Amino acid sequence: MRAIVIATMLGLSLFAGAKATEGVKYVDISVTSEGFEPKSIDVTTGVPVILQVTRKTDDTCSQQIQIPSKNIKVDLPLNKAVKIDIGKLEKGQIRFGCGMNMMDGGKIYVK
Ligand SMILES: [Cu+2]
Repeated sequence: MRAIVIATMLGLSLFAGAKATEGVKYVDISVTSEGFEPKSIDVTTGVPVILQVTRKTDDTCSQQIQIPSKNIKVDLPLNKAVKIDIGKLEKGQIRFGCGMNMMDGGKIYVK
């Protein structure tokens, strides 16, 4: 009986440990003088997504990243990765761009 209780507790803790990291999709995005890279990102429906955005140049208008449909607008310090948790996504397309909402951004394709 005691062995079963311990095994169950072990099982639960292993499951909890896996759950914390399992299925989170990290997406690295850079801002260079060419704009956002990559400009096209594929993710899976229902999988939590965390963007890691690094601005690598001052030669850009994109000192912020904006995701209009998520009401997100975040400052991008030079050479410092910024994590943006955008959560689980529904099927479709999500546009992102600079803080001025110009068309020089990219798209996340949720499939
Ligand atoms: Cu711009």
